[in-house]
Amino acid sequence: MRKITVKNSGIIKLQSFDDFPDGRLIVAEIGKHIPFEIRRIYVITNVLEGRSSRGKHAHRKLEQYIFCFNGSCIIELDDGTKKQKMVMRDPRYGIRLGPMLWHVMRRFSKDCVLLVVASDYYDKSDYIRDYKEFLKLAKKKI
Ligand code: T46
Repeated sequence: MRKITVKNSGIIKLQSFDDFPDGRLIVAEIGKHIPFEIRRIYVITNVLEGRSSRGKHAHRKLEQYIFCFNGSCIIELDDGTKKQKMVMRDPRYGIRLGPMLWHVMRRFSKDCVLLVVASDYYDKSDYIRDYKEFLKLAKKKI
């Protein structure tokens, strides 16, 4: 996976054990791979192939890591100044979705399964869903 250069993001690589022909085991440990206590886990699946997009928001405070455990998709990251597009298809790599990072997932394969670990419970008020508002707030934080 390429290096991430937008702010409030980054990549972690999980530990994997490949035992041919018995498959692969991937492990994430809190404190070692995931740098926060996980309060919530959710999965995104069954996205209509190629056409749908998800995300289209930033979070005010939430920390998350997103993994693609099956299939593939594109994730677009935008810190308000810089934008970067990444292909997600390797389950060993997690992308940090830190605060104030606009993110959009597109071009899902039919079999795409995303798993997200989050630092806090679901809170509607933590979302910034208006791109203009996001840009205004992101500029203030520079
Ligand atoms: C994110 C990206 C990567 C809940 O009730 N609880 C939850 O924990 C979540 C995540 C969602 N919901 C409800 C809220 C909506 O009615 O599920 C519905 C779909 O959520 P949303 O449109 O926000 O889904 P995405 O895929 O656009 O965004 C999700 C996360 O919400 C978001 O935090 O960073 O995945």
